[in-house]
Amino acid sequence: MSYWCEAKSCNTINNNVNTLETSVFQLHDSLEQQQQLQQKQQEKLNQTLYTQLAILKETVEQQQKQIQKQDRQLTTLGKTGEHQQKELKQAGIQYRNQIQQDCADLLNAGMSTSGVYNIYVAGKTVPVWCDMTGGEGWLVIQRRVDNTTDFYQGWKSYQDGFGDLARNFWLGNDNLHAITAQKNYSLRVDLADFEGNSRYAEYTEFAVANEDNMYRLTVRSYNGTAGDSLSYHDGMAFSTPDRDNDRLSSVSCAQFCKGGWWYKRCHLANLNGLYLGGANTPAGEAISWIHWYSATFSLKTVAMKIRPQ
Ligand SMILES: [Ca+2]
Repeated sequence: MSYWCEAKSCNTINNNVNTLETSVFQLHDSLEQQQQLQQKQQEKLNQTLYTQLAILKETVEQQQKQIQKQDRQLTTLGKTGEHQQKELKQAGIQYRNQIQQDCADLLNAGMSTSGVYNIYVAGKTVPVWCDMTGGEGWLVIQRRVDNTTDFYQGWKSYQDGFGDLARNFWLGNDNLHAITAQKNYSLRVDLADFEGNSRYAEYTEFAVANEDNMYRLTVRSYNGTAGDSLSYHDGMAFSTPDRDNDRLSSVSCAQFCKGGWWYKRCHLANLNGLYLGGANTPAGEAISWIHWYSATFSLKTVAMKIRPQ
């Protein structure tokens, strides 16, 4: 209490002082409260920041994981793509093999050496001899080079084919039908005697019907040097010693002429006859081509070949 104040005013002053003190205390309290509030707010803010940071960190980690996962998926996709490419390539090769229906196809595919190749005919693989000489791609359907193979055989043998593709053989009537049913084919017949002479006959049209139609022959439009001994057989059914489909009712041409062929009454060409090696053979039995040599001359070599027109 101040010494200088009068009693009357002292009370007032004292009151003022008290009021001031109270204000100071109140201010102090208020300041403390504000500081506490500020601290709380700071703590709250810190807490919020910390939480948001944690959330952000977790989000970043999740995105990183997502990226890694997508990365792995891309790698897998890449590998799948490579695998699919390989499969496509394989399928392409298989398809290319399957569309090789004859030696001309093989020649076009780059096979330029003569020899045995597989072709794909009527849903199955058939080994054939391709004559690639001169880049013409002939498919050999018959060949005679010596007497080591018996051509006096029955219907089933001629149907399936027999012999050795590298030497003497008949490709088989089922194969002949299947191949010539695919496209329009030409036929070439190469003939040789024992003096080193050779002749040929070409027919623009060549086809063999199915078994129901007795492997009937279509052979037309001749040109060549051997003479036309085959047009005579155009339209004839195939005959074998055990199946007589020729035009002579009293005789089996196949038995009489010793082969399987498109006999008529009986033949002007007997390319599946007996290999008798030259002149003076029994009439009609030998491998003969009447427009070059007579029916008593057995040729040295014969080959029948086809290719697309
Ligand atoms: Ca007959």
